[in-house]
Amino acid sequence: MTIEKHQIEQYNSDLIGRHEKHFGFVVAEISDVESILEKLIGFQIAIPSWALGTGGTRFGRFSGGGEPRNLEEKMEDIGLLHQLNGSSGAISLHIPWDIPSNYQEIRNLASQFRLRFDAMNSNTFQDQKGQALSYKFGSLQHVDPAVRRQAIAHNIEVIRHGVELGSDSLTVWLSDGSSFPGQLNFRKAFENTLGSLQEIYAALPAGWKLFLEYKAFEPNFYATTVGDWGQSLLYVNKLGPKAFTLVDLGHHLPNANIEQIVALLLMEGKLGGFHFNDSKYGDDDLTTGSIKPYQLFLIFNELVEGMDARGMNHARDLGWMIDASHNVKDPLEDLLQSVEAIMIAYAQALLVDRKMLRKAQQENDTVACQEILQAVFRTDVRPLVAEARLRSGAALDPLKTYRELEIRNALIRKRGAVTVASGL
Ligand code: PSV
Ligand code: MN
Repeated sequence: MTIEKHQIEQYNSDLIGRHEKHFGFVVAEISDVESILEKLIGFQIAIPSWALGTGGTRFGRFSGGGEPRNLEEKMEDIGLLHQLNGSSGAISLHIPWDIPSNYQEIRNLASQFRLRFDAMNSNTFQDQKGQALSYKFGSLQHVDPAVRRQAIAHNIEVIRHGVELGSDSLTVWLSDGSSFPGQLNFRKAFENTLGSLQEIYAALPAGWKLFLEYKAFEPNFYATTVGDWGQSLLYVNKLGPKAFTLVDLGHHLPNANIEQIVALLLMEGKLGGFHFNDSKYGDDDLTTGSIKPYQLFLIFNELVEGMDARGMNHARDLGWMIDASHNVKDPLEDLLQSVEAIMIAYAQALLVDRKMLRKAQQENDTVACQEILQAVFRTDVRPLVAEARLRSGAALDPLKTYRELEIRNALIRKRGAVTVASGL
């Protein structure tokens, strides 16, 4: 299903008076509003194909109904999100869950929904039906070279699917590691992983990037083989110029200073992209900005400063993706909230007075530094983000429009009340 243009316009016309009042208020304080709006309009966040269904917990899964049953329906869902917010114009696929049956048809569908294919994701953390060798004790790190070869071949197959669809990056996330002390020789595990990654890297087509995620822990793990940004950076430095670290916000130990990590990776030219989410205790896939919105803003503050310092294009030079999983919310509502939180943090970071901040830093004026950042963080920039949406033909209030159009009910009528999205 798609939303008719006039439906969005009708909801917008109900809200426009209020919006104009709020927008006028914010704009009065901003000197370069047009260039900020342009950046907001250009900024697109990829939706992962695995976030459109209910993920569940270790204890169970409470499916919500109307979940997409195949790749086509996942793209349809993202098309709906993109119509509503104008900022979700990309999809990140996970193989083997999303193997296209017909590349041409999937490409056509993507252009119909105005979607681009962002990074492809491989899966060597699960055994698939009919798979010759098991990943129970790891994949790219495995002590048996035959298992490593199988995992390498899978990643190369993922690249091939991506080439057919017009993607230009591969994200590797490994659940490789060990459950108990002594189980693994850390150095050998590193060397095996590096050797495997080198073979995958060698298969990257021209213009492709390899993103390597890190993750500090998983239930069941004593050590993960790509456990933190230092380890990821070691690998990507050894791999070469097409390899980058990918920062998944939920993959850090409590209180990690993610904004500092981001600043240093950017400085080294080794930051590849993001998986946005939020976390509190054990769940690292919560709605972006739902727990620590200030941290999200501080991360964007470093991103904008660091990208500008390197003359990078905000929209294109890094991979922007969400990585979330929903247990109690409608996944589409949750994704609308995540995208909104990201856009707000980005808009706020664009408003930071860089000149004043540099001056205050140079003068060791700690109080002024805090004031400069917090003044922006406490500014309600939602009207700016809404104006960007309005100008791209999307909804002033995507969540309200989604609810009032009763999109979930329409999806349930079409797909059924008992549906389980393929994937996680
Ligand atoms: C597992 O932690 C995970 O959330 C990783 O962050 C990956 O990016 C994602 O799953 C998809 O494989
Ligand atoms: Mn991730």
